[in-house]
Amino acid sequence: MELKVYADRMSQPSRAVIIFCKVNGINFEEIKVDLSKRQHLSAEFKEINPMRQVPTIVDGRFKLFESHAILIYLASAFPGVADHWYPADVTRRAKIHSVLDWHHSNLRRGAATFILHTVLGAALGLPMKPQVAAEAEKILSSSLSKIESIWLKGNGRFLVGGLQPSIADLSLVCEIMQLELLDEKDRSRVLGPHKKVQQWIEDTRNATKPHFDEAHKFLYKAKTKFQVQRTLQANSEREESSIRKALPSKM
Ligand SMILES: N[C@@H](CCC(=O)N[C@@H](CS)C(=O)NCC(=O)O)C(=O)O
Repeated sequence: MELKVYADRMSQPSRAVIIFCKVNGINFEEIKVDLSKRQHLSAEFKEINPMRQVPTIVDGRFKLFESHAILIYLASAFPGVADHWYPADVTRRAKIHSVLDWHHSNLRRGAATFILHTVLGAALGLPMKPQVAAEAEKILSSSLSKIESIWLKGNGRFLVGGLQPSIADLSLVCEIMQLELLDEKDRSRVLGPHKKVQQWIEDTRNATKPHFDEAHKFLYKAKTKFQVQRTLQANSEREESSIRKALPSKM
């Protein structure tokens, strides 16, 4: 039976799994679980993933959630996946696990919380807390610095000195791509100081093209939508303030 990938392309770990399958010629059926429509909370999806999160895969009778576990499973169970994605060498493999474990409580914690409390929260009807956003930005910036000084240290273009990308590059870069949704001022403030990270994103995109941009199309569209909304809101605030200023002078 064909592999099924339950995903929403607004979700960074979902995109990592989709890109991985495409780059490695793994046949799969993508089943959209629209988070904005709360489809992940349906009884039907709960049967597939009791955690009610994407990505999730079903391979025959085997069900699996957690993107890193999924990437490891796909790299191990499907033939033809190039060694660099998940090296057979145990020390290289262990280093990749080290990055993946670190990711959840550092880069992902910072990036996902920051995006939620600056852009996505409003779209999802959730309260946005500036104090939480400020704390998350600190975690995010510190994580980006650590990626540069620890994981991208050395001559390799990819994490832990790799000359070609591994599943860790894909996971972390897809997370950072979420910053595309930010206001340009916020995005430059966070990402601007990290030139090595910027180059690494570009290298990962090039190593996985055309699938990288194809999988991110939905995110790029959302970015444009948020930009338009911000411009409209700024214009209406400007108009309101000029009306307010004009009123007393006419009274
Ligand atoms: N650690 C999980 C995180 C999965 C996750 O947080 N997925 C989000 C989308 S990016 C989700 O399904 N959110 C819905 C929810 O938690 O209610 C992984 O790497 O797969």
